[in-house]
Amino acid sequence: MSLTSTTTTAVDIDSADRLAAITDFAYRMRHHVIDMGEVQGQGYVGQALGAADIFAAVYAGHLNHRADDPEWAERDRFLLSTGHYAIGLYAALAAAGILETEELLTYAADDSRLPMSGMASYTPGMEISGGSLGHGLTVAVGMALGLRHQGSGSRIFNFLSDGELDEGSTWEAAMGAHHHQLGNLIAMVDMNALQADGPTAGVLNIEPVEQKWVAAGWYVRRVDGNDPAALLEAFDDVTSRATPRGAPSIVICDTKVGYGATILEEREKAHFMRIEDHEWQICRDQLTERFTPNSMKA
Ligand SMILES: Cc1ncc(C[n+]2csc(CCOP(=O)(O)OP(=O)(O)O)c2C)c(N)n1
Ligand SMILES: [Mg+2]
Repeated sequence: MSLTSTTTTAVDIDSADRLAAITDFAYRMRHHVIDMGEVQGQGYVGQALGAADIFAAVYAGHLNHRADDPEWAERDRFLLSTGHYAIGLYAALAAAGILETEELLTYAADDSRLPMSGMASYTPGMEISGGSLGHGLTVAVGMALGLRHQGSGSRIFNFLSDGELDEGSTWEAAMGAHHHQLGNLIAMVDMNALQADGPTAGVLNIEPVEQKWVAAGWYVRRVDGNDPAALLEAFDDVTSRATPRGAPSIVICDTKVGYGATILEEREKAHFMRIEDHEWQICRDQLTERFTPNSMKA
């Protein structure tokens, strides 16, 4: 570990700058996602575009980490429960400076450190292997308990999908977190209304979802997951409550699959997208048109 490591933390910059940083971060992420997807011609691109603002709010707004020392003992942990969203996390890790941008182009290739489903043993900054869904929150509970035993002030951020709320293990973990009063645990759910088998509402209706988490003893916020200002405020709120012992928190984020690339937002088969060669540039152009990045303002 370098003695000159810079710790990125939410208190480094004031709130207007923090919002700009999150917006810029999400913009860079979305372009990384398109670049990675184009190499394969397909992938979980829609989820990553939809959830980019959530990743950005956490990484650029809250997660204490060191880009040049991803295993820094005092870091906050970001647990990607949904291994298939790895393309989104790789984009975040590059935007955060933990991965080199050039490496993203090896996405899902043989011998790459960036497999299609997230693997902790391969990728710097990937804390768990989340391919088997419904286990992330259970690991997060164990990690939060373990860190508290060690006297650590680190927080655990756990990213879940709405499909994972169908899993009984998620609810066992939710009750366990309340039982152990894991105030150092902050979860978020990407409510993109979609699963592999179709719309979430048709596979297994999980609404009213806030009430379920409240009943399990959690502090709950529900926000538009594609509104960076709303996300920043909600994560400010939950992190301000985070203590080693207290109620765990969750931010339920309603998002749109493919957000920012209109042709992908309109796609019917959106869980695993096949995208034609000529469509990648259309996606880039639509992203650039939709978002005006602060880095490009005079
Ligand atoms: C335990 C387990 N069951 C099934 C799968 C197969 N699977 C992969 S992604 C997925 C959809 C899960 O829902 P969600 O994450 O909400 O889907 P998305 O929003 O990405 O379309 C499923 C069932 C799996 N990876 N793990
Ligand atoms: Mg989903």
